[in-house]
Amino acid sequence: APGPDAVTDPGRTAAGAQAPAGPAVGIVMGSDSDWPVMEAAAQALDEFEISYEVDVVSAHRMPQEMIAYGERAAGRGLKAIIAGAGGAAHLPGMLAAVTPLPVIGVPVPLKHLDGLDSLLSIVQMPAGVPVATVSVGGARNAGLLAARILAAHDDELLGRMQEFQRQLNEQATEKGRRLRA
Ligand code: RP5
Repeated sequence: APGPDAVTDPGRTAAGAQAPAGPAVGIVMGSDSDWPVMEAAAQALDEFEISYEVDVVSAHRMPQEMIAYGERAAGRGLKAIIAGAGGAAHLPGMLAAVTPLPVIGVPVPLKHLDGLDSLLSIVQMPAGVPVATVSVGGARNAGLLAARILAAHDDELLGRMQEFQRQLNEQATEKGRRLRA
């Protein structure tokens, strides 16, 4: 998977085939120090062969660029944004304020407060400006949620999500089987 300061090639997919003009999902974070957590979102998108870009877009250290990113996202063809940040985590909410796209917020846990600060900063959005907030450190679910958003308009992807869910069920069932044995 690519690092956070290298935007992936537009249209890149794990399969490399049938790539749209630009990436479908933008994964952004406040700092490259968020990448070890945010990487799981990219991994989930890779598993579903969904194209994405990765970048550092800091709400506090580069506010103008952050607003520009949000304002241009839909026009560039992105369908969803996954935004992760820690501490005073204003990035997801501020992006949601300037884009009509769905924004999924990932609270990144830092050294102090165990990510509760990040969670509360992201989840308590005012009415009218939604951010779909996943659990603290829940970047994998952010990637899976982005996949579901795309699957709502893509029957082939929807089928793969159903197969993924079938496998989850199988794995959980097997765990029970092993415990009972
Ligand atoms: C936040 O500050 C970032 O999202 C990151 O979680 C945190 C610390 O950033 P660094 O000081 O590691 O760059 O804005």
